[in-house]
Amino acid sequence: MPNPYSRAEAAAHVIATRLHAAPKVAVVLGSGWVGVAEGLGETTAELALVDLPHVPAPTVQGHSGVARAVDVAGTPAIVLGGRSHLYEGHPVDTVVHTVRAAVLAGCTTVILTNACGSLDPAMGVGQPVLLSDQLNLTGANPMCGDEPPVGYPGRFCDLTEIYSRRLRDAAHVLDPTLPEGVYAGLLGGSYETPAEIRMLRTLGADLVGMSTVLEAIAARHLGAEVAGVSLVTNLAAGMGAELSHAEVLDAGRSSAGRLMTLVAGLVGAAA
Ligand code: 8IG
Repeated sequence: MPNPYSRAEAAAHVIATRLHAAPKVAVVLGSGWVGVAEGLGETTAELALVDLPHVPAPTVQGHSGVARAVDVAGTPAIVLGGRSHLYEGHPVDTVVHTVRAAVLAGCTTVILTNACGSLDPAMGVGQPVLLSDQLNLTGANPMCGDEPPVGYPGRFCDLTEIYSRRLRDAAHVLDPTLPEGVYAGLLGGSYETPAEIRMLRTLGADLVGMSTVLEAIAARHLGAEVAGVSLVTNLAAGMGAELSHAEVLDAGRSSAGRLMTLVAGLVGAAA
């Protein structure tokens, strides 16, 4: 098994040869965000995510499983319709693999989207929220393991501005009412208990989910500018009704127009 960076280089090569030779922005679409891909612009090439080397078969509903090259108002973007999660049993290097590949293929901006639970009743179902920062509570980190190979930055990467202030400012110009929040990324597998949600609130979380935090670290390590946008699809445990995955997919469908404008705006702001 080659090291995780060689595996990402192999996938980057396929992105460059089969999708776009010079992509600038990578967009990862989480649950509830699939509808955004079509509206962003003209798809100039596409392939199944599993056709990228070392990408595992998807197991989560609500992901298209397609990687597209999309021209977003003149900016060449790679739109990844799905991701892998720790809770599926994948190792951390698999979870961050497509993001690493996109950055190695030339993307200097990574836009990570997800569906999440909200700990703040003022950020209700259907509300998009810009990530201002994160709590990586997964117990994993893509910078663990062997030291990155020669030619790559070392492991202790600076995460002071994990989510770009510049990109958040650009999003606020387009939509001044967009709230910002701190995303707590958990291992997942189940939703939380009400006691865990109280704990997370004490820790400073506004949002809770099972993705994104590891990808954001891996993208920053490779020097990309990162934006994160969560779509609130439920109030966290103990704050409202019981939680269901169907609710997640519904919330995405009804917010699709607003989400698309937001992602297009972030792509347009990419350096
Ligand atoms: I959508 O309430 C979605 N994903 N951990 N908790 C966690 N993940 C989520 C939640 C939630 N809602």
